[in-house]
Amino acid sequence: MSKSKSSESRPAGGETHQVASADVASLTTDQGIQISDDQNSLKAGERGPTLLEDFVLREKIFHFDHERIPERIVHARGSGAHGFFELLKPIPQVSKADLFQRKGEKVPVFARISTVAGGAGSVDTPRDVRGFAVKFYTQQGNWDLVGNNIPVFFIQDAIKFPDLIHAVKMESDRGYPQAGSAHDTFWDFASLSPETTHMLMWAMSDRAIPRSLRMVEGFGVHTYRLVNAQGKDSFVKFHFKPKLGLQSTVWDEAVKLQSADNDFHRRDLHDAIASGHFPEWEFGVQVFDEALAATLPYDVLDATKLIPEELVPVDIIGRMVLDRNPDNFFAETEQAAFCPANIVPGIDFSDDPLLQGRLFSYLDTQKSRLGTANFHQLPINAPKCPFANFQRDGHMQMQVPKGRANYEPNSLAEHGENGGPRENPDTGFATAPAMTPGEAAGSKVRRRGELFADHYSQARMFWLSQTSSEQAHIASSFVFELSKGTLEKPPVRLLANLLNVDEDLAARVAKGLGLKLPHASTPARPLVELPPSDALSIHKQMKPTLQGRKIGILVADGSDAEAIQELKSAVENAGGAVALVAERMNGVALSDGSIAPIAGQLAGTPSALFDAIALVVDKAGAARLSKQGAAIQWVMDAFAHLKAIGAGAEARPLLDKAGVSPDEGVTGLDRAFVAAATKRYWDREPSLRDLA
Ligand code: HDE
Repeated sequence: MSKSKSSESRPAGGETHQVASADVASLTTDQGIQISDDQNSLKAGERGPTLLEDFVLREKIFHFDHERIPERIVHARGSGAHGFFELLKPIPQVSKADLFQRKGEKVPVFARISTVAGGAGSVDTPRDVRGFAVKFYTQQGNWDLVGNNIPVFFIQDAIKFPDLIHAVKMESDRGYPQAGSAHDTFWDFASLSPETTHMLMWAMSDRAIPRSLRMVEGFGVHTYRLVNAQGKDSFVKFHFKPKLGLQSTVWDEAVKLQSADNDFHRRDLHDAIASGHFPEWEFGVQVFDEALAATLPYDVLDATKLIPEELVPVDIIGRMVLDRNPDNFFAETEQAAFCPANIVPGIDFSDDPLLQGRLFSYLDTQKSRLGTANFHQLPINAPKCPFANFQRDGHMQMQVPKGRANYEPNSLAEHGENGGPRENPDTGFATAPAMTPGEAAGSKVRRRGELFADHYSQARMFWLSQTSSEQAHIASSFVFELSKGTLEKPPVRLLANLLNVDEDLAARVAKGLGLKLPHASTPARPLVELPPSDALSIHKQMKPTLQGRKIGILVADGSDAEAIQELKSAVENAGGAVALVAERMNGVALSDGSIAPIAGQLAGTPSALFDAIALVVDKAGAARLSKQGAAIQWVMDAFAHLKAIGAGAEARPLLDKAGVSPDEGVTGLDRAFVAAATKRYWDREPSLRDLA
C-alpha cells in the first residue's frame, strides 16, 4: 500500500457523472473554492486511511450534521405557499391599516397550513385541528394572522396551553401515539376541563378531517381590534372562506389516505399551484362594537366562543390567492416564523387572555427553533418594506449596519454623520387606548370573566346546527376516540359533560362505548339556548362543484377509447381532473388500438385518493377485474366513502362483487355522472356502517 497521498481522484467504478462546463456552474465549497472531485474523499492510497486534511469532505459532512433544526413544538407538520391578498372593499371607516385602504391593491403573503399534534414527518390526514397562518408583507410591516380552521379553541387562558399540548402529544413515557388525540392523557385532560367542550365538538366533527387544505376555512379565532384614523376602535373577527367550498373526508377514507399517501394534503396543494389551479379564499371581517358585545350572553374575549354569522355577518373585503410554491421547503416553509404579536397600525389586540399569552410565546419559541434573535432577517421572515432600528449584533447577523449610530438619542447627524432612524409619532404604531370596559381600574386577580364559565351553550348551538349525518359522525368520533383509552374515568366524566350539550348525543356515545349514562356534571353557569347557525355546518356549505376535484377512471385492455375521452373532456370542462388507473403502469390497449397512459397502478392507487370514480371497462375487463381484490376494494371503498360511481352496463359484475347497490350517486357514464360527481351521498351511509 502506497503511503503517499494522491491529489488524483476518480469514480470508484467507472460511473458517469456531469462535470462543470460553460453551461453548468462549478461546484464550490462554502468558501467559494471550486471542487474538482465530489465522488471520492482524499485518502492515503486507494485503499488507505482517509485524510483529516480533506476540507471538502469535512465541510460537506459538517454541514449535513447540522441540517436539522428543532421542529415546532406544535404545528410541526405544515405546508406553505406564496401568494397575494387583494383588497376588494376598502374599510377606512373602521381601520387605518394600509392594506385595507385602496381597492384592487395587492399585498404579498406567505401562508402555512398545518396539523397540530404530529411531528414534522407525520401524516397529513389524522383527526386534528389545522393551523392557518398567514404572513401579510404590508407596506407598514408584517402582519401575521396566525389562526386555525376552527373558530374556537380548547382553552380560555394561556396558562393552560402547556397542559393541553402535553396531554395531546404522544404520551411521555411511551412515545406514542403520534399525531392523534385518541389516547388516555388527552381525554383525561379534556374531560377534566369542561371549557374544552365546545372545541371538542368541532374537533370530533368532519372539520378535523378535511379533503384538501384548499377546502378549509381559516379563522383568526380571537377577537382583535380595528382602529381608524380618528383613533376609534371596533372589535373584529377575521375569516377566510375557501372558493372551492368546504369539504371533508369520511373517517374510513381519512384512515385509508394515511396509508395511500402520507403527503396527501401537501401534494394536493403543491400540484394545484404547479398546475395553475391557484387556491383562493375570500377574506372577511365581522366588525362589531362594545355595545353589541355587552348584549351577548357570552364574552367576546373568550376564545372558546364564536360570534354567529347570522348575528354579525361576515363582510367580504378581500381575497387571498396562493399562486407560487416555495422554491425550497426548508428555507421558506420550515423557517417561516409566524407571530400573532406582528401587527400593523390599524389593527390591535384585544384583552383575550389566550391571545395575550400567545403574544409572548411565538417570539420566544422561534428564538429557540431558529437559534438566533436575527431570524427576522431570513428572506421568508423579513418585511418587504424598509426596516431600520438600533438592534445590533447577535448570532447570524446578516445585515451590515453602517456608521456608529447604534444608540438614540444621538446628535451624529448634526456632525455630518448618519444618525440613524427615529420614531414617528404620526404614522408609527400606537396602541389603541381602549380598555375592556370596567376593567381600567381593576385590581390584580387570577380569575376569568364571569361569562367564561358557560362551557356548554355554544357547544349545544354547534350540535344543533349540524345535519343528522354530521351529528352521527361527531357521535361516532367520540366513541372511536374514547374507545382507544384504557383509563376508566375519562369517558364517564366526558359523558357527564356531554349530557349538558345534548342528551341524545351523550346517550349515543354511551351506547357506542357500552357504558351506562352517568349523571350530568353541574355546569358552572346555567345554559343559554342559542339559535342554530347554518354557517357551522360543512354539509350546508358544500359547493356542488368539480372544481379542484379529481376523478379516478378504472380502465383495462379493451376499454372504450371514446367513452374515456368524453368523460375526460366533460370533467375537465367542469373544472375537475381525471386520472386513469389500471392493473399495470405500461398503458392499456384501448378499443381503438391506442395505448392509454396510466397515472396510477391499481393496488397502489386506492380510490380514497379520488372524489368520485368511473369504471370504463368492457365485458372481459370487468370479468377479470371482478376476480381481483384490489379492484373490488377500489369500488367498495368509493361506495363506502359515499362517492359517485359512474359505470356502463358491462361493469355490472364488478359493481355486484363490490356490493354496490343502486342509488342517486350510482350512474351511467353519461352527463349524469359528471353532475353526480360534484356531491357525496350521505343518505347512503346508514345502510353501510353502524354509526353512533
Ligand atoms: Fe399557537 N403556537 N399557541 N395557537 N399556533 C405555535 O409557535 C401557542 C393557539 C397556531 O405555521 C408555536 O412558531 C400558545 C391558538 C398556528 O408556523 C408556539 C397558545 C391558535 C401555529 C405556539 C397557542 C394557534 C402555532 C409553535 C395559547 C389559533 C403554527 C411554533 C396561549 C388562533 C404557525 C411556533 C406556523 C404555533 C404557542 C394557541 C395557532 C409554541 C402559548 C388559539 C397556526 O409559540
